[in-house]
Amino acid sequence: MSISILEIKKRQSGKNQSENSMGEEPEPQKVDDEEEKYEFDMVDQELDDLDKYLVPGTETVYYIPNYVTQNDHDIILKALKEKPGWKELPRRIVKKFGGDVTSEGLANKEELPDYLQPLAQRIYDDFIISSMPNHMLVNGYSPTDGIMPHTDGPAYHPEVACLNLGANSLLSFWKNQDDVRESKYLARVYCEPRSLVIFTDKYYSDYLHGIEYVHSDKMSTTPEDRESYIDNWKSLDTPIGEGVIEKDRQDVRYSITVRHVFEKSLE
Ligand SMILES: O=C(O)CCC(=O)C(=O)O
Repeated sequence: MSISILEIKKRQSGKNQSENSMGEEPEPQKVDDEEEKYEFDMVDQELDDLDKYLVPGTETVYYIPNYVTQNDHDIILKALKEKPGWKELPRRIVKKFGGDVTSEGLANKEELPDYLQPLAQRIYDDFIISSMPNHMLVNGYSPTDGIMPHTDGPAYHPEVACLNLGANSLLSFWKNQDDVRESKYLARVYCEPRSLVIFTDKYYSDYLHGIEYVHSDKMSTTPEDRESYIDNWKSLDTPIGEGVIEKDRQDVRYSITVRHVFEKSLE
């Protein structure tokens, strides 16, 4: 059974009122006719046990295949592609929702759009991010695009979830910049469309993550092939073949980085 955005907002607004510990007035929920057009499946799904999805060899990286249904994936991807607001960076395109992330916290706060709210709600209901997600950064990568190794900084709640859409991609983790130079990976997580990657603790605050600027990704299921080993290979829908294979990136891959940004100064 699918559920309309109107129903989600009614539930959400009830929840926000009871959970507001700061004594602030909840923001009025804007409802109009156009909101009813997104018929999501995701409210009916439930995550059983996050530990089941731990990427082997890591302490706090999780890979959940097929986190959203094909219907929900397609609704979100279509809306992202069709609506304006994309900004071109040298090696990717980006779009942000929720406001501006500053060193003081979230500024120019905005509501998430109707086609992203159910995702925020579900991630919160599944206890993946312990404060209601209020910010999303969408990246679009053409096959040779990427994002340099980085950490996400202190303005966010120290948990991040990335939904993968459109095409496959490889997210890598390194301990530090020396290891980046030497291609010494802590983990290489292959991300199929509809999957969710979550990382917290040291993988969030200390270690670097990024997507390399290459047109194909090396893949292997043998741990001794450390430079090509895929740590989550057992969870993939499409099995990896024998030996070291090289897989071309086929299409634009989109990711939605879902976070809770602190709304007050950190000082
Ligand atoms: O696209 C991804 O999977 C990673 C995005 C990312 O690192 C970020 O938004 O900070």
